[in-house]
Amino acid sequence: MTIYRRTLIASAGALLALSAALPAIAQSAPKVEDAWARPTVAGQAGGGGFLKITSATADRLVAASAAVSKTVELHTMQMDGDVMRMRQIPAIEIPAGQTVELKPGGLHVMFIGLTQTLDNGASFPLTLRFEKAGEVTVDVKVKTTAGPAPMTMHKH
Ligand SMILES: [Cu+2]
Repeated sequence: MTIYRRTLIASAGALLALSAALPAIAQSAPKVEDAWARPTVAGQAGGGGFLKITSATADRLVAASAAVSKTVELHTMQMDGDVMRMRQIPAIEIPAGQTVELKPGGLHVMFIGLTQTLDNGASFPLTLRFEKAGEVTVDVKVKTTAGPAPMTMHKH
């Protein structure tokens, strides 16, 4: 009987520990899917990266970094008169439970100062830094797409 009771107490303790850990797990794991970038040619200074982010709790993407470029900026695209222009933004809001899509013609990460070409079929790690959840590293696939026309390079 004593042994049985001990087992019960141990199980209750394990359950408590598990339930205490659950909110932390939900908070710290935004789901990042379909990360990809367009291939670049030798000498090309920058390139765009695209992905989908879903977080159970509201968070903000505040920075990104990758070994393939000197810096990675967060960009949006906006109409400036008749011209679509890219603009650097300080953060990308990730509302709770909604998928935020970084895609051609909209929000994207920008690899600035590429130190290597992005070759079709290759992949490279990209580290995203979230305000609350911290860092999440994903693999970015380099591929061509039948989507909208490639974004034109821009001066910052
Ligand atoms: Cu850009």
